[in-house]
Amino acid sequence: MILATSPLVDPHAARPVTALSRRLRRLAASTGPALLAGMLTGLGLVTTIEASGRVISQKGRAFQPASLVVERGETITIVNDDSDLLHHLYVEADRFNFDSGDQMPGSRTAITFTESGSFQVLCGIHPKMKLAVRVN
Ligand SMILES: [Cu+2]
Repeated sequence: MILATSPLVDPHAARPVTALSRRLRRLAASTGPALLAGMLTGLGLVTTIEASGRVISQKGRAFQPASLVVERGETITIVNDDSDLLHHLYVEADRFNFDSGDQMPGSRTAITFTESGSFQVLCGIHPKMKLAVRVN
């Protein structure tokens, strides 16, 4: 493949690049443009689906909004838009448990509340982060 000599993958490019475009360059170099285009299409699809539910921000080590009411079976999406910080969502209740594992910066985590009641979504890394969810 001729990609290795193209300016797209030149690691010594003069102008600064964002972390994302750097990642995309590496991806393009390792997977080829056709596959990359397919992956980007896939990402667009995921965004469309998530946009139909409630989206919660984690900026500044705080959930925004900090509380919400949903219907049973509803899915919310929690976005780690907190610059380069790692978060780790979990819910511990008698009838409902959830653990996201590490939430990488920029990642989106979906939680579907399958039980009614009042729950607290917490962060395993930042104990002050609390999201109160009332499920009807
Ligand atoms: Cu956190």
